[in-house]
Amino acid sequence: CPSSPKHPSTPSEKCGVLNVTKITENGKKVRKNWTSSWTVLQGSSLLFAKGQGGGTSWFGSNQSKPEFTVDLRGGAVEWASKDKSSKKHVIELKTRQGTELLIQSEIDSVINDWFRALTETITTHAWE
Ligand code: I3S
Repeated sequence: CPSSPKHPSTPSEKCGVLNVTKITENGKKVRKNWTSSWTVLQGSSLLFAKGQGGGTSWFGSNQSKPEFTVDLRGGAVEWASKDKSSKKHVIELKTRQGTELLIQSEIDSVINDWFRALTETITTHAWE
């Protein structure tokens, strides 16, 4: 993964393209809007950018800022139940701030790696 301009010496732990939608924002249900997002895990933050991104520079060529960021501290991840989505390989991410996201990839190994990474991050930062 590329380093962010803010922390050039800190490479991000993980990045890639995932399908993402919010389902709840600040505790309120919102309409699903699946988008393909360049996703970066860095420290206890998960950052999303719209579009596929480039992969060579931070959030692609002309995006310097992520579309949105979630704080994983105090959050929870689990495999989404069938009633949350008809898609395969869906992770449900709940933040302490009351935002719920669904994260999906068609590729088994990809989503399994993200599940592991997110779980690890939440565990690592559990006492912050
Ligand atoms: O949970 P839902 O309402 O069945 O989610 C589907 C809808 O959001 C649908 O869009 P509309 O807003 O036009 O109904 C999406 O196209 C679907 O992808 C959503 O379901 P899945 O099962 O793909 O998460």
